Amino acid sequence: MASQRTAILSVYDKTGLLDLAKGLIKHDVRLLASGGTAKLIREAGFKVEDVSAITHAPEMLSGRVKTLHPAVHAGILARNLESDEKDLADQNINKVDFVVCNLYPFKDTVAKINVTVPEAVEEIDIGGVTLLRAAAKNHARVTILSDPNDYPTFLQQLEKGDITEQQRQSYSLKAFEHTADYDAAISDFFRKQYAGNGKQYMSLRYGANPHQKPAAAYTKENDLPYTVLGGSPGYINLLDCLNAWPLVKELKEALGLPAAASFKHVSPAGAAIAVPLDDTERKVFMVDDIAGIAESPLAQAYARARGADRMSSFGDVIALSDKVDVPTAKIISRREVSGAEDGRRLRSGRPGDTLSLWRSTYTTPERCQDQPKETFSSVVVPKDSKALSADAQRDLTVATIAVKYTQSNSVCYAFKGQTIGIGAGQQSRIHCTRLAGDKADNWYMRFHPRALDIKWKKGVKRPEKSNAIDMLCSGQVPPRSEFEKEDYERNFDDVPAPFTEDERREWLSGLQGVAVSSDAFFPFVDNVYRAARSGVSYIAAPTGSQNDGAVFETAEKLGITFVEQSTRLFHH
Ligand code: 93A
Repeated sequence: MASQRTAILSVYDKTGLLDLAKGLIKHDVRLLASGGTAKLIREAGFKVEDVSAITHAPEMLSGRVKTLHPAVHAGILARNLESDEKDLADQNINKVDFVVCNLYPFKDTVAKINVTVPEAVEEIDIGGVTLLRAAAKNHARVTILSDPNDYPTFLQQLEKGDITEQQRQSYSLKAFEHTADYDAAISDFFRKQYAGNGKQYMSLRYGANPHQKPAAAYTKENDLPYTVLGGSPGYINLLDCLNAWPLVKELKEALGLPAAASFKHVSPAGAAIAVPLDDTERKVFMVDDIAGIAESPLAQAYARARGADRMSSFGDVIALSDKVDVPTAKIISRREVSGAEDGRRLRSGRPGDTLSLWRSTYTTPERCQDQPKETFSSVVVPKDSKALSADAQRDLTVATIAVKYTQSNSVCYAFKGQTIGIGAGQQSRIHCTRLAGDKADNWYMRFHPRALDIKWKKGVKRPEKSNAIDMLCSGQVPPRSEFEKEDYERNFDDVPAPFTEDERREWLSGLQGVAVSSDAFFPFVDNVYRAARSGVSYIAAPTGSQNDGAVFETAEKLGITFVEQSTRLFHH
């Protein structure tokens, strides 16, 4: 009898059970099974004993205790050790060699509409999880089958001889994953019941898209690192906030000035610190009608962040490092949203969209908290370089912190304490450099007198103006089709002449002293050439490319200071 192998079977999902029982019996395995499992096997005419044959205890508490017993678990957990053998012999317990178990359908139950806590509680499997864990733990000796799909291969192997060590290992991994998944479903259910919406758990409006429901955010420790003061964010809003807030926090910490960011699709459309605005900038950023900006550093930062790329900022998430004052609130409020405060963020959308206001205490994980300013380890070229000017350091810092929170690959051009062109999420670096450079050029074209002196038709709204300016400045006019032309021209009393190539080139030659940061090294010199075309005088980037030498040489030839930024900043 001692040499006969034993299997314990306790399965909710009885698929394939009879074939398995038949196969085990064929190999002279003793079958012990819990109530329902034993019944099915027995009724099919196969020999099976109830677990109570070894526990000498009946199933109790309406099935809450079926297999929980030392006779079962010592039999499973015993190793081939003398001391374990002795313990078993003292208690007259036999070793168990195979465990077949799958769990109560907790997930299916809680997926039902209006499921109650008592209903869910009854589906929490205790004995089955213990069987799975015990057998998986002792996989050096015991085989644990938790998936009916594995029965045929298991039987084939049994036919050949014994179950291999490798098979026992892979079955144990599956069992551990089964219990982990099961526990995750249980904690997910109770989190929704008991964590308190908005504290440790927060249901989201939807996932990445409106059809992706339900969606939620939660933390396993303490409370969520933010409070939603109003509105109902979706998943992407949440991601935007979790990037926008650390960005402004870090900018302020690095440069000691209020900071603002405008986010779309988890990349900044603009980010800036407080640098006073001249009259032209106020006009270009469309804040010339707002009083008090000269006295409000936060409003300056926000006007710059929002003015960096007005087209991209439409319907954005914004983050502000400081308590909102009246001028800042005024700029915000005409975007159909109202004020924001220290560490809070706003989501603005189309008119009528509800305002969503947040306060955040979120900080980025330890591993990405390096201060870029500190990582500008050395000026590579020019060799005889003196220390970087304060403005150059400031703009390199702004650009570098911005790329740190931009979807990779990313390249950012910065000037006067703000981003002026961000190339995000491109698969090739040169495409980032071009995209960001083109945006920087368009930004600068907006300062051209012809763009500033546009004679608008009465009633043209701000977003329409931004669009028309963008078309003019990015060289999209004259529009190709008659309809498009009509649409475009209806904005103006006096249609501005498109810029000729020469006019663009001449105007853009006025853009000088721009800083560029790249989240990883420049693999080819083409990036340096492209940057130089948009007035770049400073580059910060990681090194390590095979082409480093050529990249540095090209920068030096073009009069660009190249600073090594020692940390690669990929971000997703
Ligand atoms: O309520 S339990 O947690 N108590 C137990 O002791 C126990 N042992 C096995 N549920 C228990 N099981 C589970 O019963 C198994 O995980 C399996 O899903 C189910 C099989 O029950 P039956 O054999 O009666 O159909």
